[in-house]
Amino acid sequence: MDRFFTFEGIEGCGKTTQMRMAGDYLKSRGLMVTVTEEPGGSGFGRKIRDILLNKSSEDICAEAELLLFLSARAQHVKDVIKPALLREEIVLCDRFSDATLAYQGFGRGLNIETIHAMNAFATTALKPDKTFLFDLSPEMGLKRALSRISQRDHFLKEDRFEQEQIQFHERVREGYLSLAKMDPDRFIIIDASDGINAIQEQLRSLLLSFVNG
Ligand code: Z5A
Repeated sequence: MDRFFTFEGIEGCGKTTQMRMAGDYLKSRGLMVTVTEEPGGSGFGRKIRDILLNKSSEDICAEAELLLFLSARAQHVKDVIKPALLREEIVLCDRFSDATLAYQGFGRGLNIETIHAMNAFATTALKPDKTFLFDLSPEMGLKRALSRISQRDHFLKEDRFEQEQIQFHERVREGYLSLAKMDPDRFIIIDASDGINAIQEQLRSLLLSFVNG
């Protein structure tokens, strides 16, 4: 029986929408579910999120950025994810270790093997049972993400990553696809260009089969 599920993909791919809908659905079936996100998911993580995603942090170097994501993850695993798994709940997590490999590794060009080792240290080697990769072109993803951001209050804008060049997002997408190729038993690739309801139907049936499997 699988219980720890992560949701990954480039920005605007729709993973947050899908994860929340799936969480509500599983709860409506009487299952105990923790829905959480990275960076964030704990008080400490939210403080780091504010630093990392704000445009005013644009001069943070790639190494410092990596350490901040990992530091937030270490606390998140200890405070939120592991306790929920110990309570035998299902955990749905918006981004996890693969995001660091895709963004700081493939996107920023930091060493992939080093990130693997640092992820293992930060998570005490905790790995998701299954990872849903929502695959979408960066053009479409950024269009969705920017239209959502423009609707937010000016002071709540978290748009540092959306400011990156399209080539950065292409590298992230290709990075995710190569991670999926290396671990086909864990990754499930979902065509995120489909409609919200069609994707949700597919996701619900996959989740139920993994949870009951
Ligand atoms: N990051 C990192 O670099 N390293 C790490 O280790 C970690 C993270 C953990 C987190 O930002 C940023 O941190 C992220 C990577 C980096 N880079 N960025 N940006 P975030 O948490 O604020 O954002 P995000 O994770 O990228 O997700 P997002 O922008 O919230 O997008 P999403 O989750 O993919 O999509 P969504 O919010 O569900 O949908 C976006 C919009 O599209 C929304 O208006 C929806 O109504 C709409 N939507 C959703 N699905 C559809 C479909 N199917 N059709 C049409 N429209 C849709």
